[in-house]
Amino acid sequence: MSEQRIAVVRTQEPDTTTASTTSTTSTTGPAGGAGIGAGAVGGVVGAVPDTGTGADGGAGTGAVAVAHPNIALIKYWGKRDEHLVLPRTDSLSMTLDIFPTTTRVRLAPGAGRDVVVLGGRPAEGEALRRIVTFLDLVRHSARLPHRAVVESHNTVPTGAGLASSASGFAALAVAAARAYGLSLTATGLSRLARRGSGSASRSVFGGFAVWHAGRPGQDTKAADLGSYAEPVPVADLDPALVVAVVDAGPKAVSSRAAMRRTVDTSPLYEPWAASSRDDLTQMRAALLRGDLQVVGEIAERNALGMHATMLAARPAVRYLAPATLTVLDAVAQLRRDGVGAWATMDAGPNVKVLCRRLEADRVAAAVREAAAGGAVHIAGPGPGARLLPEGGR
Ligand code: 2P0
Repeated sequence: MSEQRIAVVRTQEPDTTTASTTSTTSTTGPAGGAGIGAGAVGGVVGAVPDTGTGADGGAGTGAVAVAHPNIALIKYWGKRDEHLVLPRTDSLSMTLDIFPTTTRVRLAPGAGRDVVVLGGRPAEGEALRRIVTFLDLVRHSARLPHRAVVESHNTVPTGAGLASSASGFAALAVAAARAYGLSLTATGLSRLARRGSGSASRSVFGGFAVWHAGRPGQDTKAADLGSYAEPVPVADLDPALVVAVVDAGPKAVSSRAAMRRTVDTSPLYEPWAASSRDDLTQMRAALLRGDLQVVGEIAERNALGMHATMLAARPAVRYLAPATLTVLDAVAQLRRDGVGAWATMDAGPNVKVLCRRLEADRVAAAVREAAAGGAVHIAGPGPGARLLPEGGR
C-alpha cells in the first residue's frame, strides 16, 4: 500500500473505530448565542463564540482544506457495515479538476456546540447531524473535547448525484484532522473521510483511485484498517469526463437510503456485486495498458448494472429521468459516428461521459444539444485533497 503523505507526518494511526455515533450536544442553533444568520459567509469567523482564548481559540487550531469530487467508473453501491461505512465491493474513480469544496475548521474551546455553515447558511437536520457525528469521531481520536466552527463552500450542485459529499467529507477530514492535531497519512485520511461518506475516501487522492472494501468477517479494528482508497497506476490516457447536468435539484431518495434498500430487497444486487468484482479486475488492467475504450465500456456496463439493481429494488429506486435517456442516446450516436464516448450515472439523473480529452469539445456539443438547456462541464483528472495556507482559498 502506498503511504503518501498529504497533511502531516504520521506518528501513530489513532483508533477511530470506537467513537460514539451520537453527539451529546445540541446540534441546532448558533453557538454560544453568537449569531450566524445574517452575513454568515463573511462573518463566520466572527461567529466563533467568545471564549476569551483569542481568535483561534488556541495555538494551531484552525485549518483550511480543499478537495474535489470524484466520479466512480466502478461503482460503490451497498454497505456491509453502516457504522464503519464499509462497502460490499471495491470501487474505482477519477477525481475531477472542477467543483472543488473548500472547508475551514476552527476549534472553539468553551463553546457548547458545533457551528456548521454550508455555503453561507447554517446547516440543519441530517446534514448537520452527519457533520457533528464526524467531528465527534475526530474529537474522540484526538482526545480533544473542543467544539468547532466549520465553514464550507461547495461549488458543485448539492444533492444532484454529483458527489458533493465526496469532496465535502474529504475536505472536512483533511481540515479537521489538522485542526485537532491528528497526525495521519493519506491512507489514514482516506479511512477517516470514509466514515463521513464512503465515496469521500477516494477524493483524498487525485487522478484514479481504488477504494478497497477490505475483508469481511474481521474484528472492528481490522475491518476499519482494511478499507481505504489508494492511487491506481494508469498509462497515458488523457481522459476527460463531460458532465451533463440535466437536473441540479436535490434527489428524492438519498443514496444512503437507496443503497440500503437495494441491498435488502433487490434480487439483482448479488449478481451485480459479483460482476462488479470482475469489472474492477478488468478495468485495472485496461487502465494500466491505456485502453480507454475498454475502460469506457466497463464503466458504462457497471453503471447500468447498478441502476438495474435499484430498479429491481422493492419499492424501486429510479434516478434516471427522460433527459438522462436522451443523453444516453446521444452518447450511443457519438459511438456510431466513431467518437469514443461512454456514459456513467450516479444517484441522480445527470450523465458523465468518459472520452478522450481531444474529443471532449465534440462530445460536449453533442451532449449539450441532447441535454436541452442543462449545463455541460468538461473535467479532467484533478488533484487530491490538500491543506491550504490559513486564510487561503
Ligand atoms: C459512487 N455513489 O461510487 C456511488 C455510485 C452513488 C452511486 O458513492 O452512504 O454519498 O455517504 O457512504 O458516498 C454515493 O454515496 O454514500 C456514492 P454514503 P455516498 O460514487
